[in-house]
Amino acid sequence: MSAEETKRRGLSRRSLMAATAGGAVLAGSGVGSGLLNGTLVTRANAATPALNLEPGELDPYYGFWSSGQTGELRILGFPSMRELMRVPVFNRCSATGWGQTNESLKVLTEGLTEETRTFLAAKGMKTYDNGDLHHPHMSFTDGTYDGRFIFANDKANTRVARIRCDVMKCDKIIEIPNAHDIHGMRPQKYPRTGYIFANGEHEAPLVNDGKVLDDPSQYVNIFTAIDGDEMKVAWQVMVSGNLDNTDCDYQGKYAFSTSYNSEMGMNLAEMTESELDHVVVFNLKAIEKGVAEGDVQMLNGVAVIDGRKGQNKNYTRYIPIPNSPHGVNAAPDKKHIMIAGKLSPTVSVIDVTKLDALFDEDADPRSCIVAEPQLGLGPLHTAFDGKGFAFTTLFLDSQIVKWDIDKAVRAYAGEDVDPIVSKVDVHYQPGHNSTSMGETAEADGEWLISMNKFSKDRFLNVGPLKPENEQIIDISSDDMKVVHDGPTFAEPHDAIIVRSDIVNPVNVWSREDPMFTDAYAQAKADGVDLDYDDVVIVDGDKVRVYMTSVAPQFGLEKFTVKQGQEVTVYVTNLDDVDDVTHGFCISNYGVAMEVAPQATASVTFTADRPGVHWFYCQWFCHALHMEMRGRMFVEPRNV
Ligand code: CUK
Ligand code: CUA
Repeated sequence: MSAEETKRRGLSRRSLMAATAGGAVLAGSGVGSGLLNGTLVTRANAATPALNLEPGELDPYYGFWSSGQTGELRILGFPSMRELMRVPVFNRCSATGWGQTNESLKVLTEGLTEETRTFLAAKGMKTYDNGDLHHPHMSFTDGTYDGRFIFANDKANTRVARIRCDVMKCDKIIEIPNAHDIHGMRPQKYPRTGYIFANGEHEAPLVNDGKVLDDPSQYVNIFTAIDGDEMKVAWQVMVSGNLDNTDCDYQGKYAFSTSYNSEMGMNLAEMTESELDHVVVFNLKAIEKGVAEGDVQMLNGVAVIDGRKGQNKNYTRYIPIPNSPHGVNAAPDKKHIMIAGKLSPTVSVIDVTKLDALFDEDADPRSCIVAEPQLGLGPLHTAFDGKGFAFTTLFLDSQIVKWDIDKAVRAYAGEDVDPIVSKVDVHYQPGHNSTSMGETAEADGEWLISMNKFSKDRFLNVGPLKPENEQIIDISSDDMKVVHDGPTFAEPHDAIIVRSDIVNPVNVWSREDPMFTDAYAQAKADGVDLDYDDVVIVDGDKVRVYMTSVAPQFGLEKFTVKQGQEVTVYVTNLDDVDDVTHGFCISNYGVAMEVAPQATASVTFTADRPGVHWFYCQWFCHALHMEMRGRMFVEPRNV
């Protein structure tokens, strides 16, 4: 259709788009259609929510996104893919002061081991300022998300973090002793979370003090169960082979970890030598019993069970899997666990009802495999629609394959059926994929996100470092359709898509929040009312500045300290209006923090630079936001 013709017919841009999108005209109905990036998206199922949102409309889902080596958690509206928030976790955040405020430093330091603290202190550091967050997962109750917490791993520095979903802040981070480099991590699904299962990916000597170095025969890997309520390690299991990804069943009985290096090889040739690696099955009840009966060694305060191959106790079983398997995903049918073959074009399907026999009757480990469909090259992760279909990323083929779980089982039993339903090209090299509510028993089969590691030509060139590309795929019909390209910065591995009604954050902090406990205690000791007073307390070489803030003013327009004193500034934001966040930044002092409504934030620094230093509100809060400032006078030492 020519431009003139379009004009003559008086067609709107929107209906033109519809007419060019394969003739699927739904324009004007406003139902089941959406305009995004200039493409009209028509949903096969008109009752499902549209991809685009009108200004002011809210998304039907929250997306919780990892950020890999950026170290933060990201919150997106889904499917609009609008980035709503960044929650600093393992990283240092300039905007919020995460990694600098006393409140965040408490979270970042209290869970470190003594050994790590000593190591960091020697470098003048209190905590690590990098992290590698791959796997964000929500807490469960009865097999579905319960909106309490998000848990996340840090592969870089062997930590696990918890983010509170009421305020969307991290409240606990623990370092996992004995293990090395936490990669796969999942919360227990049933009866509730419960445990957080965490894989130490890289093998090392159990006591890693330098006495054993290049002797891999003495290396082990450690699987950890963390108590998610207490954020303390409950127990650990020593395993053979390394540990990659993990998931657990819907019965509360077993957890599963893939191993790409059953060989315990130290280089590529050694690691990929064997045609079969394995998935380790952890028998939770047997392990708990073993711990209770003391069949453990205590190491760094943790009970460690020996679940290595050949121990033949009822703690673990090793199921041979082709070949360097990667992803583990429990299907919402509560019965099947998908193990992606990576170097094998197959996904191995475990039937969890056949696992008891492995432990009770010493059955052949492979007897729990009920399907092993050939799907394509480089299968990495599998997602589900809750309707009996699975969606597996094919890294090497750059495709998502949709397959029928039941047909795969029947084909494995000898029936002549093809489990593959369809394939769709993605751009390019997908790692994880995720479906709406797909990791829960409430998988709803609306959307799939393919998290592609390479974007190459899909976006304007920004130089040698390119964004990743995340593509939304409409899975409401058999024909999968890519409906959205979205660039993301380094490097979301995984994401979960959670129905918005499950997540209910507050609008302002409660003054009783445990985040402010230390500030209250110190104020009380100083005879100060934290919620009211604006006062400077001098305590020898220490100065504590207590300041309220109400837009557009700080409680103090100036305060004076002496050069060399250790200064702690507490700012309490008395505004209790939605969205009136203040900041506190001292210029040329490297000090800045966020103070959300009804929050207290504090920061400690040494006043080693004399002179007049302005502090200002760095969060735009009011028409007179620029005027929200004051002076810190630092008296020189030698006058
Ligand atoms: S891993 Cu990244 S693509 Cu760390 Cu979940 Cu598979
Ligand atoms: Cu307060 Cu800007």
